[in-house]
Amino acid sequence: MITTLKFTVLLLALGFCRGLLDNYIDEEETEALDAQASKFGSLWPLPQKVQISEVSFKLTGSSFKIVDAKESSAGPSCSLLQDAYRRYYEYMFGSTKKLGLSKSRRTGTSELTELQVWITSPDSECDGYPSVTSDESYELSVDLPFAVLKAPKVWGALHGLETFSQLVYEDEYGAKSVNATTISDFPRFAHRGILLDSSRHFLPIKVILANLETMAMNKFNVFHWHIVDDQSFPYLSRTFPQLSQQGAYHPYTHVYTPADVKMVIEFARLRGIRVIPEFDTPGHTQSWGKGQTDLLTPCYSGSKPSGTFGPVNPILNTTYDFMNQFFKEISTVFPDAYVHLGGDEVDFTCWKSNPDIQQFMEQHGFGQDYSKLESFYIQRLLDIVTTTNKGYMIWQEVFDNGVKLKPDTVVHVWIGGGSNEEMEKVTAAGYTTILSAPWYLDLISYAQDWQKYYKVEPLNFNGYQTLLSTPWYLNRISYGQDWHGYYKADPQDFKGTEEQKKLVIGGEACLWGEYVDATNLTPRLWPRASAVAERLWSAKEVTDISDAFNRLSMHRCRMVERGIPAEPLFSSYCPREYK
Ligand code: CP6
Repeated sequence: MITTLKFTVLLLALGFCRGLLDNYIDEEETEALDAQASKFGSLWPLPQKVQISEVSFKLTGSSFKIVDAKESSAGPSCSLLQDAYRRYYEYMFGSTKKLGLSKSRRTGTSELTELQVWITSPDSECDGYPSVTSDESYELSVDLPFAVLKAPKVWGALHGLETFSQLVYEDEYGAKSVNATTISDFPRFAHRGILLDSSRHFLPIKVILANLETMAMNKFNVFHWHIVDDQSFPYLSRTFPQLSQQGAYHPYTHVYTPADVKMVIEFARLRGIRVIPEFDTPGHTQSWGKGQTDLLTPCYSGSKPSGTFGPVNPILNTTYDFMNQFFKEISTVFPDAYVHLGGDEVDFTCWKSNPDIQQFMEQHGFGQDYSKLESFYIQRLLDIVTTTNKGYMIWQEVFDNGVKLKPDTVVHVWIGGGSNEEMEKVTAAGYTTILSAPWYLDLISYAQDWQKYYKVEPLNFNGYQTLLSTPWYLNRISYGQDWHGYYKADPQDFKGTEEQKKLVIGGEACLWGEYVDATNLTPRLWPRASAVAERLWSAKEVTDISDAFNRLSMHRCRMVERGIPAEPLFSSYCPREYK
């Protein structure tokens, strides 16, 4: 009795504290949601079109097979698909083939014994790399006598296999079942990425691969590898081995060798994931300076060098010779058509202190505008990278500084909130863009912050109140009743046009590495990143937060069951807990 009372008091106190925390620590309101079954089961991200019937079929590990359809353009020689069949078989039935003992006590339930995978386009792209234009669509029909997964390319087939595995559940007797289902699916956005940072902490290959595997479960298709930064340079360059010899946390144990990088790229390819490396310059480059003398700007204290260094030195020809050789290598090591060139957060303090830089600024008529010097550097870097036949992505500052960009440049927006004025500006200038600003998963809070990520609408350019003046420059006079034009100008017309919205090719969830290493990366990323996955894959109208909670709870338990330590959304349990 007394214990009950104490318990009640404790609960009340906890409740009170939670109230306090909710009010004072976290300003974001998240909804408390009841766990209930979704009519879409545990599907995540939700496919574009789904019809699930009441009719169910039994599946047994001993008889179920995933096979190539006779008509498929990809056969047994397509190891990408054969590997995927094995992976998904194991996810559905476990790694050992169980003998057919899991008898269903229900009689009259028929058994589904085959999933046929049919690549319909003559070129399956089995041996290729995914790209921003890859066809990721698929159609799935689960019915008797066999289920059929149709996809133009292997990329869609990979997504379809994941979806099929998500349809399989255990009935009340523990037998595997699947309902008759028709699905037609494709992504809303082509670029759906995760940024991991292997500079602030070295990330063992095992951790990177585990996250690529989890990305595939969530239909992410870009691994943005922020591989080096100020703190360490773990990339082992064949051309400049001293960069990691001097700049890595440890020259042998904390580096990515060419073989490691190859392994990451191939593991990703087999899951339909692109690997886009970021070599961020001219800022965020302290670690580069350790192995490459004269690459960074010497900072001055008064008239003498202070012994510290700033951003890449933009006034030396040797800098550009180095970048030329370095990015030649990068362009051969990483097969993706894009590299990310960074360009964010350049601190001008050191440049300002250096008399040689001051003189260079004068010679070039840059005045005191150091962003002009930054643009000078980036412009030359972009020209160098263009000669390697790569496209590039850059952080938004490069666009903000007015650097001339190739038309296919991807501008990466990271500053601001969800509905973003910057997206409006970048697309108005005709550039392709991706959104990360609302998806900084390294920022944590005591709340269900996945809801906040989930509620972002990437094509909602209209959240910011922009003060509009463009149509109302009254100094431009004309012969006529020009007040008509001023009167007719509708501020709504200046919100993102359809043309502009097509330039938004997707987004990335970022997990910066200052507080993250192998011990906590995976649970911090999952399932919070899953919210971003559904926003970028599913239809715009998929916004029911309570349905999302129910599906995501089950999706999270599935990740746990597959050996991924994904953190819980809220108080709950999983049928099979993490071990
Ligand atoms: N490192 C690099 C970082 C960040 C950026 N670039 C960053 C900035 C602000 C926050 C989180 C991360 N750590 N190279 C900005 C793109 Cl809140």
